[in-house]
Amino acid sequence: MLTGCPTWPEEFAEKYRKEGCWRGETFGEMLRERAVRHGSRTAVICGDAHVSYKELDMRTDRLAAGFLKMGIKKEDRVIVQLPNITEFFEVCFALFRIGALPVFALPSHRQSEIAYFCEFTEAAAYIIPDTHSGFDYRRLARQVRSKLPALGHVIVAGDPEEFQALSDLYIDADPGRHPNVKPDDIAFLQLSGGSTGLSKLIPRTHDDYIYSLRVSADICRLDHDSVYLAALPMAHNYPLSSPGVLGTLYAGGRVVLAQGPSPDETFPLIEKEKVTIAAVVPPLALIWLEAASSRCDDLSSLQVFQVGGAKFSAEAARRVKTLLNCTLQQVYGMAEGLVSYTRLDDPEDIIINTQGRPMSPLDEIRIVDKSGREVEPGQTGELLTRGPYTIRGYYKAEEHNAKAFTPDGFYRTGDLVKVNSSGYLIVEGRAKDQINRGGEKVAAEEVENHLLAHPAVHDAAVVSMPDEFLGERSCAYIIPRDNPPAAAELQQFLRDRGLAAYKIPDRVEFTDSFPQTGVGKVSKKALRKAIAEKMSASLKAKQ
Ligand code: AMP
Ligand code: DBH
Repeated sequence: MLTGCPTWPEEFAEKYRKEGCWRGETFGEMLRERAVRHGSRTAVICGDAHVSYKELDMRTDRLAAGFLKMGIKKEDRVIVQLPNITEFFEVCFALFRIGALPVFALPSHRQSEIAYFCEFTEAAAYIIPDTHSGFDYRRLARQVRSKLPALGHVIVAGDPEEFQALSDLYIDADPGRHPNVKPDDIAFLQLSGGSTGLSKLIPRTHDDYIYSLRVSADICRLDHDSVYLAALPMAHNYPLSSPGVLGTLYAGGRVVLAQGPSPDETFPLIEKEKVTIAAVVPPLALIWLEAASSRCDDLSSLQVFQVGGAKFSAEAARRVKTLLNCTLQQVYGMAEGLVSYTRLDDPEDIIINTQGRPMSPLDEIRIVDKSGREVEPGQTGELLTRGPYTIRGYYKAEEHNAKAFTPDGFYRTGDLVKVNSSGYLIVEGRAKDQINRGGEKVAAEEVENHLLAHPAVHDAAVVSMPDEFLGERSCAYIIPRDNPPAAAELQQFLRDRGLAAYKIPDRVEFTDSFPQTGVGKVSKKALRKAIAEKMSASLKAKQ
């Protein structure tokens, strides 16, 4: 086992095997088995290219041979920074087959993140596209290499310039030479969101991840007729596994790769490929809902519209059924493990107002107060969790692990959650997504929900800004639908809705779009920085 990866104590591992969660399967075998079973069925559609399960399996074997030949070994870490292209699957499954570990960087990561991943994991290789969305990744590789001369192979999908061409690595395969990969080996390193500081690396095993795919595919009722649209960058855990692209391949379905998440790119694909399930984050959901009412693409194949990654307001959730004419599924999850889904046949009220319930009966949940004591049922507290697909510690992070996990192995999510009487979770915010206005705490989400109810507001994000007297005050960033209302009108609107005075945003800023994290969540970190800089500039100008 790779060193630096805390794992499940034997008694838990035994239980998860005995209960049938971990079935002793590896990703390499999973793809082979699907190729045998589904052979000529299409696995992946990218542009006009349709790749069958059999082709994907064969190309994976050839690439695995090429990786071995160039010296990539079992347990080597390989930074994979690929957009939604077919090679993503070939690279990942080839690495899985030889027991090397993809580290899932996002296409939006740049020098600071990539250099850190390369250095921290002592990466043997870094795999990139030539260009994507107008950005040249070879330039990025050069910058990283100038900082880290010891960086191993740089492999490029497309025109490699001075680097190694991925296409040259597909060679005659000799699967007999594959290292022995075990189901309880670490399969890859996923990234934590890192809303503050650097991302932590999350070691996931074949056993635990494949279990999460199986249950996710089951809950979303995927089968070989399912067509999953990958609109978000699929290296992220949500589109990767909930049920995502891997859950779709697990079920023998078809994955359609979108080059970008906008309705211009995705709606025609939904119509053409008869997509049945799509996954988005809340800011994108608002854009899709807006577009659905004004465009005339045929979206009638869509059965399930997943929204997750951040809290989806009930206001917007209510509109899904009429505008998209399909079932909304709320997905609350984390790359560390736990994923919670509303079920497709849940009553409307549950689908709109909750973030679902944990996917596995073996998921253990505790809701605790600041002192670590369990709260009364129905009260809000921090969610702690433990289970058959939730990690017991980050990769090489002993000190951090001591804080992020309880001594008995529960992961401290940092999310404020309450559980209703049927076991459904309602996410009330991040422990930190709060404005501390001189001691009066304002939950950003509560104010955002009220703002979203205003007809001229498309989206809202409330953040703190530094303040000499109160420590912090609140600032509401607003994306207006058409003409922005006056700030005073919005503030009055909130007062009229009965919101306490201290919760009324002290400042309102209008903008066309919010800064985003790599997967498209609103980056509150960037918004906080922007308003702090603006305030300090205007203070200087006054002096
Ligand atoms: P990441 O670190 O990118 O894996 O993000 C995981 C975090 O995203 C969770 O701990 C939550 O804070 C947040 N999150 C994910 N899904 C939801 C959701 N449906 N509602 C609210 N927060 C969510
Ligand atoms: O935000 C997430 O990380 C996330 C959301 C939904 C996730 O990792 C997941 C489902 O698996």
